Amino acid sequence: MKRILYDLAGADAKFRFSPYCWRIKMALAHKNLPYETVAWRFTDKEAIAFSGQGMVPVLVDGANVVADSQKIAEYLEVNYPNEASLFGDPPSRALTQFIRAWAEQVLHPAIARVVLPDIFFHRLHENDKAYFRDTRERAWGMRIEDFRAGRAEYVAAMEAALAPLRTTLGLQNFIAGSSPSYADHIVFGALQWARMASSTALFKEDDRIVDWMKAVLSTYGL
Ligand SMILES: N[C@@H](CCC(=O)N[C@@H](CS)C(=O)NCC(=O)O)C(=O)O
Repeated sequence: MKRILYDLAGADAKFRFSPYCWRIKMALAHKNLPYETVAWRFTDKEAIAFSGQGMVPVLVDGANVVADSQKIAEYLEVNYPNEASLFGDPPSRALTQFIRAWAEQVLHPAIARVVLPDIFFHRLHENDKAYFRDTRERAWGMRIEDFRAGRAEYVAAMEAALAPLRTTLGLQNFIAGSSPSYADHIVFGALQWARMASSTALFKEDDRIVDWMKAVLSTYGL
């Protein structure tokens, strides 16, 4: 049975930078499920029209098509019950919703302010540039160029947003405790996006956050 993940790519098809796709790549690794990826770009709407919507990640798991990272995570949990749980027990599953809300409402916007110009000027495929500029400038009410001027301030704000993660990783190995779960995958996805897309190093190699990211990857032999 073929398992295929549509995964956001830049001009370089190997540059895979979507935080939501990274969550699912970690979730698939956690469940020990092999898969292939298809490089997808923002304007390739036709290529995923079969999923009934226009965003990635999209997972094609044999005959099943699932879009939206949360739906995919829940699908994997239900359909692969014999593999390690993504969420843990019911209270942990409920707490993961808070991590998700924090990641999407606080961390993602803080990272986006730093990396939007890097993505636009250095990473995107030419075909995606007009669409990306139009959608992002409308969403933010700001020109992409204007994010550059505020970079130092945005990096500082991103670092401030990361304080709760630093506190947590000072107390324990992973967000979920002694081993990673989907809560870790969510935050890992955000920081993988940040590190890959940024034109400057956002963290030193010996940073606790980088250590944790390496530990998440090495848990899955990655
Ligand atoms: N709620 C969705 C969000 C996914 C999402 O925002 N994906 C972005 C890539 S990171 C996308 O495909 N954007 C397409 C677009 O902006 O047209 C999920 O959790 O999967």
